[in-house]
Amino acid sequence: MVTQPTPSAATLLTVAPTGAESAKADVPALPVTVEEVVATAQDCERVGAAVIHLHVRDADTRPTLDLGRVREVVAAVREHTDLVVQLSTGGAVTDPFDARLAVLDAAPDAASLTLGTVNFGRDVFSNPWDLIVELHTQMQQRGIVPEYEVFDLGQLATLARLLDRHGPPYGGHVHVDLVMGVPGGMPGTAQALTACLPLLPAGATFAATGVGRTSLPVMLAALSAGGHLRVGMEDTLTYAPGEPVRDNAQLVARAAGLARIAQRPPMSTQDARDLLGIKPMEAVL
Ligand code: KMH
Ligand code: ZN
Repeated sequence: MVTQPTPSAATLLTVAPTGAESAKADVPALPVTVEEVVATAQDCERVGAAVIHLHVRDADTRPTLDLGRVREVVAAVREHTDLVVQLSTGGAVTDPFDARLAVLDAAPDAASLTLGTVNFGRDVFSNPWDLIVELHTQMQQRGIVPEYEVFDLGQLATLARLLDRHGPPYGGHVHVDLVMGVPGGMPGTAQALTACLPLLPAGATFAATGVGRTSLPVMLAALSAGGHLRVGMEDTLTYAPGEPVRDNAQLVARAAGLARIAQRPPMSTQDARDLLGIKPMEAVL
């Protein structure tokens, strides 16, 4: 059956401020310390973000899944913002599966869950079926809301199989992020985005992320199709040709402006929690 994504009157804005790929030495504006991540989170919340997708860095600015450090960052962002805290379980391409799963021990509100293996530039981002099922079922048991990351069309068929065999996610609502323009994944084009829509599960919402120079076309296509947006320095380091991104808030502010032009203004953090089915804070603390 062909389904249509659920339209929304407001736009859920997610910021992905850091990622695991860029080096602080190459990108001085990249937030990597706890203080920098908190300051970015506050700035981005102020200009319209409702969710933060977090990769954590160690004291040497390198990506880490060290649980103590991850917990510290989660607690700090929760203390200083109302943002929905979504931890990456994708990590870096070099991270082992057990460490990626262990991130759930930090009890975030939400976590990313990638639905298949994909070439990632010259690397391979590995996501075999057993890992997908383990992440999905552990999140169900722990009350963590998944955001299903889709790098290619076939991964939506995997989502259908996952939900069919293992039931709905915690919170009951399916939210997908189309990650587009990764070298090895689907291209960041309006055509590719449109091709994904009939494969979304009934009642699902979707966001889209365009990596690098596909950021703007993907944002415009997603807004026009009733979708939500993810932006940030994990995905985009150039604001315009030859112009480096100043900070994450600059990217969120641009997304918020486009969402307002589309008459689907940024969603509040409370509305984001309601949409995604996030556990109330009292249940977490
Ligand atoms: N860093 C990429 C290899 C996620 O956060 O879940 C994987 C990634 C996806 O960023
Ligand atoms: Zn990520």
